[in-house]
Amino acid sequence: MSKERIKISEDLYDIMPSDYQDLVKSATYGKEDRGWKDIGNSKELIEQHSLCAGCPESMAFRYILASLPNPEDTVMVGSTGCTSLVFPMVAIHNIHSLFGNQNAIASGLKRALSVRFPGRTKDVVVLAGDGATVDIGLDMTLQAWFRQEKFTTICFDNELYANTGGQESGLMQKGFVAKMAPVGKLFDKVRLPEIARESGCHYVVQCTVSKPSLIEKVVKNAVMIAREIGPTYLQLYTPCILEIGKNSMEGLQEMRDSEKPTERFAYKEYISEPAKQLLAEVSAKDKEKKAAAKQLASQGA
Ligand SMILES: Cc1ncc(C[n+]2csc(CCOP(=O)(O)OP(=O)(O)O)c2C)c(N)n1
Ligand code: SF4
Ligand SMILES: [Mg+2]
Repeated sequence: MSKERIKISEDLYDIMPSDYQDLVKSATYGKEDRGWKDIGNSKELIEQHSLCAGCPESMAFRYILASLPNPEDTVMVGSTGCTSLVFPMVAIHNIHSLFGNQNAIASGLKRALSVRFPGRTKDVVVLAGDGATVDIGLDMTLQAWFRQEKFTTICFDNELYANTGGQESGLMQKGFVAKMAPVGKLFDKVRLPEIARESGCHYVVQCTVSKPSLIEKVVKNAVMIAREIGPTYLQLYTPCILEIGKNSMEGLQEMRDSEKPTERFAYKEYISEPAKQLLAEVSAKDKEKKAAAKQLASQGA
């Protein structure tokens, strides 16, 4: 896909809606240092969403889309669930896969893209709920990791099947009673980050989406490591405020409370040795670039 921005014909400029003019003027496609800070003035990747008001999945979507290092050459693979309500409004190539199949689809897609566009960077990112990733799709999730498929899997963990009214999921916490799971969960939350590490993922992070700068960092790391080395996995807590009885303003606090060091969403990270080496090289190059830019600026001053 071209990184060139769409231009509005001069003759038609005046009659275009101002929202569209803004969109074209402040697009971040092709901007190397794009990140979550662009969200306030760029809406090119997500305009609206049809989730419940205040749903943390909507924050997570915005932060992730703003942080993708290569949006014009990224294909996202979604699955059925609340996340799938958002994809039709996302300006990134995306595929809706049958519930649970997302990692199988992404495996084929990544391979096909490398044949179709040899020598060109094409990123594939799966984004699905916990029901799709851990329950019904667990086989496909694990097999993609075993095969060392080079793409990122992101799980929006809201600890139940939200879109179908609140059924139990493997990532639900023990004892939780959901609207359609009245008995209460009988066993502990499945430890998917640990399983991901043992199944061959090179970068695994579990966190909440309370801090946009953290999401930007982990998304960039995960995509870069998947591109160069092998599978990566992010498990992000995006509480279903509807199911846990919170109002639209309370999602952020729920995430802050759940990420305390003793809580179940305390920050967890695993990085393989080759991935550590890659991150060190990238950071050294960044430093070099910044130093060169500083020197250039001081010469110009
Ligand atoms: C093959 C198939 N099985 C079951 C369903 C029904 N279904 C739709 S969404 C969903 C649950 C989604 O849960 P999750 O992946 O956690 O996403 P969330 O809605 O919580 O974000 C289920 C079981 C379906 N659409 N297709
Ligand atoms: S049902 Fe829950 S997860 Fe789905 S949009 Fe509403 S708050 Fe978000
Ligand atoms: Mg869910």
